[in-house]
Amino acid sequence: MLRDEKVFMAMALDLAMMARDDVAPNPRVGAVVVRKGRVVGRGYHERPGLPHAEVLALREAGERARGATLYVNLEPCCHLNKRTPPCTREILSSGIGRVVISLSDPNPHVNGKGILELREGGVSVETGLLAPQAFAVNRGFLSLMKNGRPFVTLKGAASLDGQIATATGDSQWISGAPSLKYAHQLRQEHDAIVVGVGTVLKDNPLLTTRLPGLRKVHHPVRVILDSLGRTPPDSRLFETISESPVWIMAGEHAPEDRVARLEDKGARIFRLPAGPDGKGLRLSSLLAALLESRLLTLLVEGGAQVNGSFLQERLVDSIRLVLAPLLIGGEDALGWIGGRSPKRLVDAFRFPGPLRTRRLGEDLLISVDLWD
Ligand code: AOF
Ligand code: ZN
Repeated sequence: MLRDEKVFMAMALDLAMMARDDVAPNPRVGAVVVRKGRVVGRGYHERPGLPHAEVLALREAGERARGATLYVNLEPCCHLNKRTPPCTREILSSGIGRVVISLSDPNPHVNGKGILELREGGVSVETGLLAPQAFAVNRGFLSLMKNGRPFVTLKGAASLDGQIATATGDSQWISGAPSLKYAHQLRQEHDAIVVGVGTVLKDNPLLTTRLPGLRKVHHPVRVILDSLGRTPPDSRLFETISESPVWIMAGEHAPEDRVARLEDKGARIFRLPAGPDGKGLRLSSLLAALLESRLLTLLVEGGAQVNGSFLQERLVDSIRLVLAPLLIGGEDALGWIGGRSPKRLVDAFRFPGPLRTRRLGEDLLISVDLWD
């Protein structure tokens, strides 16, 4: 693979990201037409119903597409009966000689058939270029296709022994400044963030993205799991409500007056059924509510109970754990995953892929993905 090829695919991925929030539930797709080492066409899919990335790039290239190479981060579609005509047809009639793709499209109507159609039409096709980056760009869409729900990232910051607080609840601060910056980067990358009401009561967090120097700040929709409507109406969340919405996930028995006060503060109120064993809230209903508003990626930021519930219900796709160089120790400290442990180790949550590590200042970032 030529080095330049990566540059062209990176360009396609940058184009794909231009659609950031508007394109869901469709994938983020960018395309670049390259002739004799020069870019002659560019395009990205902006919104459902609008033309696909390849079509726009080919349109710009016009006659120059003949014999050129098309770089696109997702397999071109080939199915009829949807809002836009199939891209494979456009590619074949454009005279493109070669197509380089990052990922195949898991949409069951496509899923390899687009590639096959191109090859049968005499176009040479290669796949896999910058696949990890392409995966990151479309985690939400891929999760929707594979599991019918948003992609869930569980994020924690703990001491070396996996604790997030002492027995008295002292927890600030465990990790260092670079880790904090990383946490905000994660917020930037997710459509929604969720914490339990316990975290709101204890830390009074803002849950917004605060990254100095960013060209375009994105705040996740802030979701509070609050079965009894205990979120204080004067919490800092509401000071920033013009920047990003606050969604309160209340239980069926949350007192009406409390919920009404939060609604007055500008929160959007949902009533969710109880979780398993009649406790907490049904997380699958939360994920369904996100999907309905086209929010395809969710960042879980604790506390321990909430982390434990997501893990127990097997609703975690990816983990980002920051470990700081300190030991809290003690059986009475608070571990980062709450709830009950499984009876047997075979029932523990074991990831199929390897752990990846990276330094964040003095801390260690451990990343692990269920899909690896
Ligand atoms: C491509 N290029 O730019 C995109 C693709 O409703 P439609 O007509 O926009 O079709 C949506 C489906 O097309 C979507 O589910 C996914 O499988 C594919 N998206 N394909 O070749 C694009 N956005
Ligand atoms: Zn298409």
